[in-house]
Amino acid sequence: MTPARFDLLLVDAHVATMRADAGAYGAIRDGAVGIVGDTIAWVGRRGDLPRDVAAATTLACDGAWLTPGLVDCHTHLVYAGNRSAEFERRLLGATYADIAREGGGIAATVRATRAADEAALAAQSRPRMAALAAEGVTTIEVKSGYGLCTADELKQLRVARKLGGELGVTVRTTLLAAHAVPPEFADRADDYVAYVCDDTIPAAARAGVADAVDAFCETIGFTPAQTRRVFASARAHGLRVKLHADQLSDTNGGAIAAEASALSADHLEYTNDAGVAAMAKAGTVAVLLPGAFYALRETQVPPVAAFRREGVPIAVSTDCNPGTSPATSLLLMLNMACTLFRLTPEEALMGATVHAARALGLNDRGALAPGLRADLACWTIAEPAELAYRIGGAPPTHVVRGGRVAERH
Ligand code: DI6
Ligand code: FE
Repeated sequence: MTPARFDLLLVDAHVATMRADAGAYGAIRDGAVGIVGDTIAWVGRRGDLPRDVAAATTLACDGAWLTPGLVDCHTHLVYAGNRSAEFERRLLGATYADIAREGGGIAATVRATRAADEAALAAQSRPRMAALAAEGVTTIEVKSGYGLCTADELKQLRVARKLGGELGVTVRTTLLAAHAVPPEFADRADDYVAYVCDDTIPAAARAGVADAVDAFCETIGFTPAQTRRVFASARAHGLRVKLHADQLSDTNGGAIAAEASALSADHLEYTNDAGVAAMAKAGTVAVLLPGAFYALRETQVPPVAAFRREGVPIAVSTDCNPGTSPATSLLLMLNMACTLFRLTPEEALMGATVHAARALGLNDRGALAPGLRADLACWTIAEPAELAYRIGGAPPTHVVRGGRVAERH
């Protein structure tokens, strides 16, 4: 039913609804979107709008395209310092794993993040979140993983939420205490995992600062057995899980994520067929991270054909982090997902909207339809494929967050 009055009505626009049941991009040409409060109330052809409908504010979009607000479903954007010196070393031949073994890499960012108080951490992280927001990203997942002790892990998650409130974007937080073994637990990975399970996860659950739990299952990270222990603790505390899986080697990460009904398994360059099938069965989203693939000069491409064949939803994200993906442009990742992984532009955009929302367990956004949250971006493009076609496209002219036209930051 059409309400008598909208708070905000967007007209003179084409609408990429991203609804699966509505053709390519769920496109509606010459469309309109009506919003009441923070919710979409009407989407359709402008000609089908009732003549007498009123709107407090009408925004004419000059023939632009409206998409759902973008969703960046995998970032580590709250951290201190940067690792440009390691970048220089890698260019001279050192590998990511070499640097990690020598106490650099994640451990270097842990030292800087522990040393920063909340204000300093927020000040250093704010420009990264603001850059994403300026590009039409309205929902951002942020992981911890650079504190590696309960107090500093929770500090990262609090800063992430505070920045979301300040910048007006929805932030979902993920506890990634099982990212690396901290120096206090050197050569005692099992003891650190016990500490994560018995101290950090319960504390995060008590404080209500984590929406999910993640782990880095890898030869230079945690074993499948350790990952399963982290997942069991998460489940005991009512938290859904996600997994950094099969990024550098095949550790059966896809299957391990699926067996825990993970919201997503992420990276997946080395995921085997059984893992893909298990993910399909569990409804686990495959989150592809072309920035990390590119930065590590990886050559093994994730099994996109198998994901398609098995019907695994594919998402695309920045993996914004100081080591393997110092990226703050989700649009650039759309292009890279197409060029490097051979996604179609439509798949890439689904990966940054509807499937990314699903990777966060959010079913109130990611598409444009009545009843969903009114997060939208308005783009000066002739066709939606342009968002992925450009190598880092122009930002949206307008962004609507929760029904309000956003201020520029
Ligand atoms: N995989 C990654 O690509 C990031 N973390 C992870 O588990 C890298 C994090 C870093 O190098 O700081
Ligand atoms: Fe990551």
